[in-house]
Amino acid sequence: MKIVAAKKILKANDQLAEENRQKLTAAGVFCVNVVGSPGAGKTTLLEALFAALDGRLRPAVIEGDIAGSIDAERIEKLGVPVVQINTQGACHLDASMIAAAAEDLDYSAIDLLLIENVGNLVCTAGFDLGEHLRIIVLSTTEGDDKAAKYPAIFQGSHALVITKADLLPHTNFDTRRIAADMKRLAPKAETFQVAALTGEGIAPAAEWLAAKCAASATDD
Ligand SMILES: Nc1nc2c(ncn2[C@@H]2O[C@H](COP(=O)(O)OP(=O)(O)OP(=O)(O)O)[C@@H](O)[C@H]2O)c(=O)[nH]1
Ligand SMILES: [Mg+2]
Repeated sequence: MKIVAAKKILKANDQLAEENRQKLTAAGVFCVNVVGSPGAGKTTLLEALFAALDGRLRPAVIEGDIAGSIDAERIEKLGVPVVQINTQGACHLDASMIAAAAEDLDYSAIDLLLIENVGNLVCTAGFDLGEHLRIIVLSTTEGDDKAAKYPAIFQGSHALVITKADLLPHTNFDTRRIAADMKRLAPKAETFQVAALTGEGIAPAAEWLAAKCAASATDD
């Protein structure tokens, strides 16, 4: 019985996610779901991407956290429109939360919507939000075995951003190992290595994102 209930919830989520995606696409908003462990560096990556894009796109952010508005306040400081979702214990965002948050956003004034999911490598994998792309953020301090141990979240992602590259000399993180696992799990995905705190390596990731955004606008 429990399995049937879970399947129903996932099916309802998938339907709502598809509605979200259709609304986003119709409005010309390119949407990216940014996932990764707590503290991997997701918000710092968003800050660095906005700096690198330097006003080229009109961005907005949906922040997902169990509690508080710390990340939304960081994004607000940059002058980027942001909506904070508090999941009150849930370990992932879902499509209904995005639909509710979207009511507080003006899609006509947005080109790129970045959703920072709740820090989690497990639950986030099962819930489509209606995004066009998913980026998985993994920091060099988390270990190079994470793709092998949490394959689902890596498998469905379109890019892997390895963050905290500045700390590489202090870790035993083997970039070749994670890149090889990613190649096996998601052969078409791009891999970027960055130190978001210093901006090192951010430019290629920002260019890739801008190109994806532009390509989706041409598709319409
Ligand atoms: N050395 C170094 N530290 C970083 C880098 N990126 C992020 N950090 C630090 O890592 C910590 C966590 O960064 P956040 O960007 O808040 O991580 P997050 O994934 O958004 O965290 P949650 O939203 O809580 O899941 C902060 O202290 C950052 O300053 C980096 O490239 N290098
Ligand atoms: Mg964050």
